[in-house]
Amino acid sequence: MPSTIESAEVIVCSPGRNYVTVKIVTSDGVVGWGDATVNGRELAVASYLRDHVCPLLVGRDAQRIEQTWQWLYKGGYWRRGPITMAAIGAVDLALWDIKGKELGVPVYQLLGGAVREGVLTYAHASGWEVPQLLDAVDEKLEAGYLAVRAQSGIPGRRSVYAVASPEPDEPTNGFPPIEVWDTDAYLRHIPGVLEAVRSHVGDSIRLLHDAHHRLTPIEAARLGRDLEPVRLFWLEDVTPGENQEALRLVRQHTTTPLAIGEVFNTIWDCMGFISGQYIDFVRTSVMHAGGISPSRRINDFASLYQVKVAPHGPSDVSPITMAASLHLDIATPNLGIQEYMGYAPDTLSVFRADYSFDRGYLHPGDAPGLGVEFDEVAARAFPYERSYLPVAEREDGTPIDW
Ligand code: CS2
Ligand code: MG
Repeated sequence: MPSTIESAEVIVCSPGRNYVTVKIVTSDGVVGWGDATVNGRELAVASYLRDHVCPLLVGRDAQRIEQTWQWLYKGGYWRRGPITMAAIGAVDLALWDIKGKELGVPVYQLLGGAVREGVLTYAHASGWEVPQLLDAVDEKLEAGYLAVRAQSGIPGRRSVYAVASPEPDEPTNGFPPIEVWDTDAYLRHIPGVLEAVRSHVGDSIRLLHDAHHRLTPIEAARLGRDLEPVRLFWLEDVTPGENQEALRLVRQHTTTPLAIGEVFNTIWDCMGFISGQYIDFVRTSVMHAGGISPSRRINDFASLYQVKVAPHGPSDVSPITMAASLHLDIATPNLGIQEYMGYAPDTLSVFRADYSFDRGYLHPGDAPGLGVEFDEVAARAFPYERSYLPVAEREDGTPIDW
């Protein structure tokens, strides 16, 4: 008798930051966990799930992951978009977790088994000035990382995303922090910073850099060219993600490898980048792209064009997504690298994860399912707190891409 879905519920908590978690329980009492976190818009996806998706799941066959995915994606009519796809992604993750638990195997075994011993991983290092950045890079190398993303401050700026600033934070009164951005200053400054990092770490460490979608194609082309001597592993998100043709222009001007994709949510968002061979790495998050089921299709499609996959893995997706990513990564021939920012201790006190890190590589672990258990009791101590990503503006207040 196949198990059916007996209940599906959503839990929003904030252990270190906000996370949206889906709990699916089967008629056999097996619990599957999914992550549906969309940073800064958490309650929208919680409502999509609670009000629209969870009631449809009750009574469905818990084994039919692909059928449920197709049903939610095609049946909803209003397809795609970050909220819809994160919600469907969370259900998909929870159902893979259940299937692994029911069969007593880790999910990667269900995906064909490991094609490698571990998942190469990159860490984040940042510092406002070069000496602080080099210290931060050293810290990651000492921890065993073989690949590091390096970000720095920009002279004359008060704040730069993801870099601790010497200036005190301005009060935001519950609104998004504003970051005043100057592309010229960035383009002048960053090649020297990354050259300093390269000469500090030597040739064998993989270096990465993220431009957060802020450049025009020709600015990005110049940056790519200026960075060629640094031999980056990749330059990420140079132009906004919507215009797939923009990267064709960048590509024509530089041999610096290009990565994009963390804001994409379906294969359609990356199809042109991949088939045009404008990029080297596609960076969708397994959950934001709708789960393990559709991510497999993205990965296979990318492999036809020698594009590698390098899943998004910031701390604003929960350890459940990180685990799902690792199960898929270890079974994916065309994996490039996995981002791993790590988690705050409070986060890890709520999400008990079985994956492990060893000398630059992550392993998903061999617990049945995804290998992350959510502690509902511990989560109660961390209620949701509204929070926003920053908004980027020019000096004159014009909002800009990022
Ligand atoms: C970043 C992210 O990890 C990355 O590459 O771009 O930190 C991104 O800014 C956040 O996930 C946004 O929520
Ligand atoms: Mg990024």
